[in-house]
Amino acid sequence: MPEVASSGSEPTRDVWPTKGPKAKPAGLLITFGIALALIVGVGALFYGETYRSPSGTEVAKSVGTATVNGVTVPHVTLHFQTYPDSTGIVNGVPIHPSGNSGWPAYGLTNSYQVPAHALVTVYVRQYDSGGSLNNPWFATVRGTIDGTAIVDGKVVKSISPNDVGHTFTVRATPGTDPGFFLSVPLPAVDGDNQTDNGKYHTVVFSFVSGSKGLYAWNCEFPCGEMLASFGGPMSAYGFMSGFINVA
Ligand SMILES: [Cu+2]
Repeated sequence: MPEVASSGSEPTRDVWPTKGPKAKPAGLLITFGIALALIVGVGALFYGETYRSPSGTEVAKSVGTATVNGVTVPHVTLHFQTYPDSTGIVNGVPIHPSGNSGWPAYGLTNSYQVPAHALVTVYVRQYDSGGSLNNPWFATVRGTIDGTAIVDGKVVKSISPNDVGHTFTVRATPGTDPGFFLSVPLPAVDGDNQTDNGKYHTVVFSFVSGSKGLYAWNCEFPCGEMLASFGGPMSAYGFMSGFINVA
């Protein structure tokens, strides 16, 4: 290890506070008041915009048990879609009632619930067009059983990084399994089509859920607008992001 030399001429921390004007208590109070108002105001703005899907949380369906590494665990399934726009309707209510119907979105909901330490098999219909990832790392299937996914009936470990519609990328949050990570690329279709008569890719994958807690998911394909396509639906909660409640 190289030794770190010190010149010894720098002022110690004790020297610094004596320089510069002293802050006036009244000025400080006003500054603090403005800061507090801003924090509350911005907080209220975000709280008011908290998105909740009209179809609520999709609770994984039990399909029995499975054996993973010699251990018998519950086996459940989830089904969701990725749409090129947000015009989808659930029981007469748009998926995204707040507008921005032109933005791509996961549906019918962005909120999922699975049991802890269960085998979860996910069925996705991907209806959206796409393009190139910023980071080809996300073109590889990660965190699933065998590191594979089944795309249109074919087992794959990765897809082309230049032909991605969205990704389903799940991370642990504080208090959950720190190492949990799952990322599955969803290939793009040529052109946009949201109807069952149109084009879509089916992607099926299985993973073992972690311990109880909330896990965050988001899309890593820049499918938004502005900000290098990471704005709009990529930064507004609920279109390309959500939570998995491991209960
Ligand atoms: Cu996306």
